[in-house]
Amino acid sequence: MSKIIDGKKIAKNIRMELKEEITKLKNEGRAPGLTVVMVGNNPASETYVSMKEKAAEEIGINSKLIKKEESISEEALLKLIDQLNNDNTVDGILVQLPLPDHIDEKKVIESIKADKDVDGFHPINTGRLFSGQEDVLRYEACTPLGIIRLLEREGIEIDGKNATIVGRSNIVGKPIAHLLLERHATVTICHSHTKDLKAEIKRADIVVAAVGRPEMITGDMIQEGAVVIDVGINRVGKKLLGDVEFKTAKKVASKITPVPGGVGPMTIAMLMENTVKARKYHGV
Ligand code: L34
Repeated sequence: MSKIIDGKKIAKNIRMELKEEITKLKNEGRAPGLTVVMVGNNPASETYVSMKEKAAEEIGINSKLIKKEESISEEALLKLIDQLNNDNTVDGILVQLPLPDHIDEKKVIESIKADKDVDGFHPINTGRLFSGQEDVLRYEACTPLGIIRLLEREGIEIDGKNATIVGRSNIVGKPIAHLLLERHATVTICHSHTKDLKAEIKRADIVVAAVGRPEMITGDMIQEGAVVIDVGINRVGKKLLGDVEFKTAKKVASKITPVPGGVGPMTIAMLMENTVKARKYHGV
């Protein structure tokens, strides 16, 4: 097995598996429906949203993109979400983040019906993750879920391992901590106030880097044989850099994800997975 974890290939395999499942769902009477809402024209969001649309179309998800002007009012956006909440052909609703400053992101996320929240950002879904409710409908955030799938498909054991997460965001750091904890890892979350970052990373069997600072984690900070998952996507000039210095980290890691082609494609595949899950929950 190669040292570099090919997220692009794993994501493709997952999408192909989902495609077969979707064919069955269509034969039962209805394809899964996904609506992506994008506000304004942030270039990175444009890229991600179009990749989501393309992935959905390729595997037979009935996807719709709703683009709104940067100037849309919070009230109008909430009204749109309410319409989508009540539309039976829409299984999943995703509002691409970030939103403009005049719109309260938390309020928008909370307005999405929890059973259509394929992003897994709604407090009902994060709450069910936090409290370990596995027997109810629960969507998990796409990037953290994508990391778990990568580890599973690479046959990397989580149980009993030391996992150090760098970054405590609601979108990655906090949810991946819970997903790893649920799988019996010993989890450490580091952030800007952490006293000795190097020491925390050094004892990790699994390192998850999600801070958004280009190449801040270098090979000398990593334990020999550790698995390194790089969530960072930093645009530096024309280059796309991770939070990990790939060249030096690759020398010590047993396995490592590249940027691009690591976690990013998995995020999109997991959105597809969550949309299929939503369609199954909602029925025909
Ligand atoms: N609501 N907002 C909502 N849900 C999300 O899950 C996201 N995110 C993040 C930004 N805002 C969101 C994404 O989709 C980041 N993100 C995302 C998705 C996919 C990729 C990166 C970020 C991705 O596929 N990246 C490619 C490189 C693409 C490029 O050239 O820029 C990669 O191979 O890593």
